[in-house]
Amino acid sequence: MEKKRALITGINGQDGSYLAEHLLDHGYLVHGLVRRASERNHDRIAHLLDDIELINGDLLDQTSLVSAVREVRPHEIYNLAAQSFVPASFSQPVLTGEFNGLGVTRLLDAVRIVDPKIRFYQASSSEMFGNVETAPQDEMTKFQPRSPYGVAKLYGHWITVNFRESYGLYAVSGILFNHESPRRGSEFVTRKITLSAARIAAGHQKQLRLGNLDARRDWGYTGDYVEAMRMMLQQSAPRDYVIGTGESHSVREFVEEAFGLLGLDWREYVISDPALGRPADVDSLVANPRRAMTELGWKPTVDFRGLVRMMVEADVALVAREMTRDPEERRLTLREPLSATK
Ligand code: NAP
Ligand code: G4F
Repeated sequence: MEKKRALITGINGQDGSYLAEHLLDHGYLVHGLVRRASERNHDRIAHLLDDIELINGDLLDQTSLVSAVREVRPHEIYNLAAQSFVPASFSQPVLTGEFNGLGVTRLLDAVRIVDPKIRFYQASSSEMFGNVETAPQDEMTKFQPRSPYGVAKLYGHWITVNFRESYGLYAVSGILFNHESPRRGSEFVTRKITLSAARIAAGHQKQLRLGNLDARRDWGYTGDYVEAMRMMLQQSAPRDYVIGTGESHSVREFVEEAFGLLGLDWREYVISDPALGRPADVDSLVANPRRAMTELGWKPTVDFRGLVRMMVEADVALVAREMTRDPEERRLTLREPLSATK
C-alpha cells in the first residue's frame, strides 16, 4: 500500500518536531517546509534528518508554497508555521498578520490550486478566546482576542472555515491550549521557569524576572497534542476541535512546583517585574475538550505535575551537560540570563 505523505510547515518548531516523530511512527513519509536562513539550524529535528525530507518555502511567498505542494503532493498538510510568541506580536503586528493570517490563506490557496483533495490542518490557538466571559472554553465559545497574535490567528481560523465551506476542502482547525515540553522555546514562560530553576540550582543564575504571576493557563504536553492533530485529519467529515487538559494553573503555581522539585523556595529568587507585562494579557484559559474526547477518542496522558517534572528534569540534565563543555561553546548555548527576555 502507498505510504501517506505529510507536509509539515514549521517542522523546525516545538510542535513540528513532535509531529514529525509521531507521523514517522505511523508509517508516513514526512516532508517539512523550512524557510531559508544564512545558516541551517535544525536542532529540534537533527535526530530525524535521515528520515524526513526538507523543502524550502516561506509563508510570505505564495510561489514557494505552490511549488512545495506540487513537488511533495502530500495527502495531508499540517500548517504549524507561525510567529508564535505573543509579546512579539505587539512589537511586530503587521508581520504577525502576514505570517499568521495571510500565510494561512496563501497555503490554503496553494491546496485549492494544486489538489483540493489534500487534507489540511490549521494550528489555531486558545489565545483567540482572549478576554473570556465563560469557562471552560469549547468550540462554541465566543472569540475575543487580546493580542495582535490572537487577532491574526483568528483570521487564519476563519479563512480555514471559509475554504472548507466555499470549496469543500477537508480543512480543520485545532484550537489548541498551551502545550509544553523540554523542546519549548526558552522565551515562553514554562521553559523560562524550568531552565532558570535548573540554572539557579546549579549556581549559574541568581534570580528570575517574570511578568504576570496571576495569569492562568491550561498547560498540557506537546506529545499528546500532536496525536490529536493527526486524529483530526482521519475523520469522515472535517470539524474543528478544542484540545486541552481541562485543568488550569497560575504562573505562580508553575514556579512553585518547578522550584519545589529542586528543593528551592521560589520566593527567594523570583521577581515580578511589571516591565515584563503585556499591553493586554489573557487572564485565564481552561479547555473543555469533550468533543475531542468523544469523537476522536483523544485524551491527555501527562498531567500538570508530570509536565513540570519532565521539563525540570530535562533542564537539569541540559545544564549539567553544558557545564562540561568548554567555556566558549557554553557562552554560545547558555547565552544571556533569561530574565532579559519577556
Ligand atoms: P514554534 O516553536 O515557534 O515554531 C514555529 C515554526 O514556524 C518555526 O519552525 C519557524 O521557523 C516557523 N516559521 C515561522 N515563520 C515562518 C515563515 N514565514 N515561513 C515558514 N516557516 C515559518 O511554535 P510551536 O509552539 O511549535 O507552535 C506551532 C504552531 O501552533 C504555531 O502556529 C503556534 O502559533 C500554534 N499554537 C501553539 C501552541 C503552543 O502552546 N505551543 C498553542 C496553540 C497554537 P524557524 O525555525 O525558521 O524560526
Ligand atoms: O508562555 P506564554 O508566553 O504563552 P501564551 O502567551 O499563553 O502563548 C502561548 O500559548 C498560546 C495558546 O494559548 C499559543 F497560541 C502561543 O503561540 C503560545 O504558544 O505566556 C503565558 C502567560 C501569559 O499570561 C504571560 O503574561 O505567562 C505570563 N507570563 C508571566 N511572566 C510570562 C512571563 N510569559 C512570558 N513569555 N514570559 C514571562 O516572563
